[in-house]
Amino acid sequence: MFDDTEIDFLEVEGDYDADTIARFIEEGGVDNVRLIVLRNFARQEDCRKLEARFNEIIAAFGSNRGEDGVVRNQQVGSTQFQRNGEDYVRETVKHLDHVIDLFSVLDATTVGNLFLDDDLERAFLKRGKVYRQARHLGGTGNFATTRKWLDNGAMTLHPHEDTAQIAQGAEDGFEIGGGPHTIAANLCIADDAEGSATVLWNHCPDDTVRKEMGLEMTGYPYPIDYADRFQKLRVKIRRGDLYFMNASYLHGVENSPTNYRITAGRFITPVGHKVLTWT
Ligand SMILES: O=C(O)CCC(=O)C(=O)O
Repeated sequence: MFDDTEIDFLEVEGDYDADTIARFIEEGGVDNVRLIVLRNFARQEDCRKLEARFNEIIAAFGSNRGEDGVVRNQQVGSTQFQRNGEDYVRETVKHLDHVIDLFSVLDATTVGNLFLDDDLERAFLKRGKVYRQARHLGGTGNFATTRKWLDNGAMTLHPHEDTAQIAQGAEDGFEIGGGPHTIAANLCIADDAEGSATVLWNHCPDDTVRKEMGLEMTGYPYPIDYADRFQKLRVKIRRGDLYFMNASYLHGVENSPTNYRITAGRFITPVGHKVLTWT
């Protein structure tokens, strides 16, 4: 579908076009752009409020993701990684109080467009599609999961793709199953003084590659040496940035001096007439 001789990213300051973002989500890219960064999208004061509440929740309750032997982080909210649909919606309910607690530091209107939800609902409506949280057995996908990636060795988050994990979700008919690609939408609410870089490689592994690597169900981690055989974009992410990335491509987060970057994020995939979000 794409001529991937070279991929690129787009930085937007100020006014953004929700229709372009909707197209990016639907098609997995616009021209050769695989990452769109809306710089300074969220107000600094709102990010600081979220950062403070995030740290309070972690101090009081610990991480919602315990030591799983895969990635060390501090987390508020659920993730579908290594879960089928039922386990994921149950996990979502389990941590929902903390998620609501976190976002309650902002007013409802601000939260309603923190990830462009209002704008994207309208943009997808025009395209004849419904944009909403994914549902399963009467439960729903989480609104957003907020994380501080800790030191995980050579990178704070190793090269990975977020399409492989859908196979596990699809096992019990979770509706994200038919999605052709995964878009990650992340809002940076805190960073290191120097900022830290998101890395996106020009490689979108298929099932054959995943099998060779033994990563059919997880997509994490691909060896850095392997990823580095492909073109690589490094983009510094700062507090307030909202970024949409084709997360079916290998991507990761570099270490920074203190690994203090905190991002709130979710995944999005188009399935037929639906555009679904989960975490
Ligand atoms: O925190 C980030 O910027 C990256 C998160 C990530 O890898 C993802 O959303 O898949």
